[in-house]
Amino acid sequence: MSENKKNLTTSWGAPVGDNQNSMTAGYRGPTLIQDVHLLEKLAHFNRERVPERVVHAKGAGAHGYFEVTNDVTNYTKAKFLSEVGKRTPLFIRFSTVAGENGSADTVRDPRGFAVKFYTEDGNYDLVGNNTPVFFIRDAIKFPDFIHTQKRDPRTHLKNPTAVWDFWSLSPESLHQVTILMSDRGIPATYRHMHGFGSHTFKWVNAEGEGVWVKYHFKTEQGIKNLATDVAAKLAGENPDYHTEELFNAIENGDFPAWKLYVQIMPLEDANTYRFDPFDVTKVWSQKDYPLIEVGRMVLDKNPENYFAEVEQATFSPGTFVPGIEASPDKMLQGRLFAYADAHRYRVGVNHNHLPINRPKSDVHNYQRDGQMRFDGNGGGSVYYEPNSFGGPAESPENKQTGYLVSGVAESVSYDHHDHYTQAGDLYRLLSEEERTRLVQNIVDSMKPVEKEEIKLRQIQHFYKADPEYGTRIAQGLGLSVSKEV
Ligand code: HDE
Repeated sequence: MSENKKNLTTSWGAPVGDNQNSMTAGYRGPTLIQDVHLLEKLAHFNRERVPERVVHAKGAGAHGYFEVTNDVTNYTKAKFLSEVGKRTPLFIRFSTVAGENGSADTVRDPRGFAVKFYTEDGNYDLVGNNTPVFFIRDAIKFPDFIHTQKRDPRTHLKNPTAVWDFWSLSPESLHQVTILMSDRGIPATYRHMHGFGSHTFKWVNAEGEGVWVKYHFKTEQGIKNLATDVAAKLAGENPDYHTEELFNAIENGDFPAWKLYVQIMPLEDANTYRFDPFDVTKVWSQKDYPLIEVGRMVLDKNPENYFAEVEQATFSPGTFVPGIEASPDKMLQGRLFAYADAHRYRVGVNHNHLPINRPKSDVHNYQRDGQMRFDGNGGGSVYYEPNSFGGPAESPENKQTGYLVSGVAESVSYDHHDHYTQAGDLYRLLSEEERTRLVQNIVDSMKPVEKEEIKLRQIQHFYKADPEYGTRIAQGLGLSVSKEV
């Protein structure tokens, strides 16, 4: 055999004699169970699919790097941000939200923008979207919200009545609904959209001083969107249009890049700011808290294997590194549980040992065993802490910092919050052409809604945001802006 001809083998490494014909008793005899190569091929094939992500199932990924371009060390001690010029490898996954793994890319939907920084202090995941806000502000409503975005349990079809019923009964969604129904609801490609951390996080510097922070990734490719009819055509002709476009751009050396900025809020401002700065349905005014440049993200390498790198990638907003911490944002707090829980279920308890998820920094802990533990499992090293055998020990200087909290432990309503100003501000920012397309997109989406009561309730919300906004939707639906619903 020539030196580079490889033997086909079974998974246990034995060379396979015949991969074309099952073993039978004679030409016409029954297949023999001793054909273990046949058995293994069929059994492994049955187990090729891992559960798809319950949201953000359809996605595309790429490798790249982050380079610091501005000194932000007076705000954070995070090592990957410690000096201008410093580069950190990263992996990003873009995605849609509601569709299944085989669904179309060019749908009207927020886009996932999940970045894994392989920093020297462990992985830091920034798991955001292409919009700065979200539909709801409390994790407890998320499963219900996603149910309305998925398929009706009886018809197995998308159900616009459920979508608008939920939104009309959850007015905090108005800001994100306006963004979703605007031109930015269908990005032209994954490269021509911004990315956001969405939540408020906390940065802490070397002196232990904290600030609240919001992240903004600004695309260097410029914002480009698809018209609704063009997107619908593409969804039919090439459901993987965004996936293919990103892959080809990187393959051809046309590396997409984003500039990362942050908004910084002094801790004490949170107590007096005109609205709850931890409410992820709202943005902070850039007049109040201007954008500060941090660095630049460049994507310059495609995955070698989609399943190994993109399907098995696991991101969590809870993978903090020293210098970056949580805020009391209720949605973020819920996500701190949900993501790692999803990964343990979908990929396995040792998902962080997979190459795509494994930190490039050392990992030393007392976690042992669990399915598919293939890294030596700590060998014969000490397997408990505290111990007298020099095992890895805690580093108090890396303890998370505290922040003052107060109040009664109970479920607190936020009905009294303002859900309209920022949606109205956004509407008034749009040009006449953009407003016309926004109104048309909403009218087309609301037309099939079964109950008029739902339409009237939702029109009221648009009207409270801006009377013209509500009136134009009502006219488009042949309804009046009813004062009472
Ligand atoms: Fe997610 N989200 N999410 N989400 N999310 C998931 O993680 C969840 C939310 C986002 O490319 C899941 O592995 C809860 C906001 C992205 O792999 C799951 C809540 C934002 C991705 C999950 C939210 C996001 C996910 C699905 C309400 C933008 C894809 C399977 C508290 C700031 C990451 C999985 C990737 C994925 C839970 C809301 C963005 C189930 C409970 C807000 C980009 O864990």
